[in-house]
Amino acid sequence: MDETKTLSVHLLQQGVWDLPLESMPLASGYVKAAALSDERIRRQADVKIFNFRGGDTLMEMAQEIFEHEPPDVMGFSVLGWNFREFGALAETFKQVNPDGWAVFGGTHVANQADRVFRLFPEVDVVVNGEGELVFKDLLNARLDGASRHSLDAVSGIAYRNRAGEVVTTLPRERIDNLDVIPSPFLTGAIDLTDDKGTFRYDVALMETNRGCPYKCSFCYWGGAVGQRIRAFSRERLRAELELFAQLEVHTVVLCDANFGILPIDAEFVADMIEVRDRYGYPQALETSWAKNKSKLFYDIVHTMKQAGMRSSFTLALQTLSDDALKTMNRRNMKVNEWEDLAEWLDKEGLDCYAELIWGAPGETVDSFMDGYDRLSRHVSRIAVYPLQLLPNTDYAEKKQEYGIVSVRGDRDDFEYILSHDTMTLAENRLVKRFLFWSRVMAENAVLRSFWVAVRELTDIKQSDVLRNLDAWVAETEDPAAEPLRSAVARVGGDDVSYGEAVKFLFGDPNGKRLLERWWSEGLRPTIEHGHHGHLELLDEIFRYDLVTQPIYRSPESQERPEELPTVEFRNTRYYIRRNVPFKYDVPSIVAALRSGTRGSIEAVNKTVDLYYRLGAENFVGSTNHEQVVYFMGMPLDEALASTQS
Ligand code: B12
Ligand code: SF4
Repeated sequence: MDETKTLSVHLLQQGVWDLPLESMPLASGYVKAAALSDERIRRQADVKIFNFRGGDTLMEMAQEIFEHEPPDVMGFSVLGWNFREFGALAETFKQVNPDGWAVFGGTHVANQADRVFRLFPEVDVVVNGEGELVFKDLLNARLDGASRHSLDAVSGIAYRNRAGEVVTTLPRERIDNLDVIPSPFLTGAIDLTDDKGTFRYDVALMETNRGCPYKCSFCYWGGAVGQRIRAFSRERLRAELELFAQLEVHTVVLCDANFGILPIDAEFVADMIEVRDRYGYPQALETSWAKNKSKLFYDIVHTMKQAGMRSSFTLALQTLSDDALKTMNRRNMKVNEWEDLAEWLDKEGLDCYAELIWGAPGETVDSFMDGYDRLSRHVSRIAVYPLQLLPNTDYAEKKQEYGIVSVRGDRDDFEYILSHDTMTLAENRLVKRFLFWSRVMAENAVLRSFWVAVRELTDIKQSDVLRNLDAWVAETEDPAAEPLRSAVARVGGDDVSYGEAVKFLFGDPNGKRLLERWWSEGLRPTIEHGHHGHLELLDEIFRYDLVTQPIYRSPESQERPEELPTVEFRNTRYYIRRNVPFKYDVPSIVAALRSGTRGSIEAVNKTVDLYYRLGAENFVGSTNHEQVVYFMGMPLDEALASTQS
């Protein structure tokens, strides 16, 4: 620590996944930037962020943090996936500095002081909501010599008094003018580059606003639910975008709950495109889009498409069952009129995926499978998340009313649902098995064009294809199926097994070979018996999906990565695979099938050059399907259309 400073502060964050690139510690960055905007804290305190990866062990984290003098204050940014680790580190912290303050903040612990203090007696303070101004007040209280058992003057927290009773101070108003929080990027609070000066994170995380007008029963969006939306100023966001552009950041991910709901969102996109035109970056924008698709939304999407600014469009439906919509408190959302939107996105050639939740009270196996298949007639990439009970949500509070029985995760502190009044344990297991395949094959886009082809050229349902694969993998004597079988056996709340399966299918030649075998032995014969034509075309489209998988070699694979030449255009480097022969013009046929303008389909020999963006290893296996699709092989015109025009 700098000699002139008297207060040492550590802020800890830990991402979800264990990938080569780190996740950006946005929450700690805000908290640090706000603290350092206080003249006295800036003079007296040394504030340092420790940012860990999902795979970092407790031992590794402890060694890094406690290698030097322990700090006076440790602030932990707690989410369901790091709750236990941070509880353990708080315990270590108090061994090395019994007078230190351990402060827990973040969505997973806000308003949960009783449980936090019970499980982790070493924690001194729980912050209930936005942390920037609260943490600043806490540091000033510490500098004033306050006791950690007497913090009444700091609103928005819970602590324990000398008698050990939990004291909750007055709630703090939400920050109305967000620009009072200094930008963690522009002030340098977050380290943006590595030793070589390269942007060090997988993506840039940003917020353009905070708040959400809805109040869905499963959600606690950083405490924003049911709150008026407040926005950061255009000038500030633009300056942040310029900084990211200079650092050649490919993708910006917005933490907003409903992007495209406010007129200023159109201005943000206009600024992003202008910045991109000047610097070549950023090239993609990922976000949670507004649930109510207004003219503004369509205008924004259209503008982005014309400018070649990539994004994935989510139909955040969560369920198609009326009974489940009722318990979710989402019945009146316009997103439920989704068919027109899906059709429009398809016609515009925009990447679209849908999100469902399995296991909400009111949902049954039949209503879920029916919804899945109705949806898959329009959208093949369906991400299905099993319902987790999150703290501070309506479902968590109404557990008894819905007869919910849950179990905490092995690796995290989320509550996974076992059963409730409309779902038995056995039904849940059955669907989880199905979800495994859906997440791997459809959500993570192991197959892509093939779904469209099956939908348009046969009457087989997407769920039938997935069940067929499940049964074939369970029965085949091919030893290469073993990793998949063991991943299915671990199906539960465990996200890791999906990631492993995706790595295997994208990154191990055995995975591709196995898929080919399944197609010819498992699925293809069922289509033949169903009297469907177009089998040769389906063969070629299946092969196209395999050959356009990202260029990626799984760490487990024994074989050397494929060596392909590279080219660069429009600031992006691609591997190129030249002259791949097909018996049909697959890209054009798939585009026509997608847009519903299929004419007659004829076999014509066609060779295609395929372009694959470099860097897939930073994303494959993270279950981050929004990112993975950027690494698929594509013909030149698609690659050009997906970068700046
Ligand atoms: C980006 C994001 C991701 C990224 C993670 C990127 C990363 N850096 O790690 C990805 C895509 C990986 C992701 C994945 C998932 N996510 Co997510 N994600 C988000 C999102 C949109 C933004 C997070 C963020 O940075 N917000 C901005 C910061 C500033 O807000 P904040 O964290 O709330 O911080 C404020 C306060 O909480 C507080 N605070 C926070 N930390 C600290 C620390 C101190 C010391 C203090 C004083 C205060 C404080 O002050 C901050 C500033 O005001 C949030 C929703 C949201 N808008 O918050 C969901 C959210 C964090 N995700 C959530 C979930 C459930 C998931 C998944 C489990 C989803 C799923 N079902 O698969 C997966 C994880 C998979 C797994 N294996 O566990 C939940 C977490 C709930 C919980 N109780 O932990 C959230 C809140 C969304 C929701 N309501 O469902 N997610
Ligand atoms: S799910 Fe989305 S719309 Fe619903 S409360 Fe959460 S952030 Fe808002």
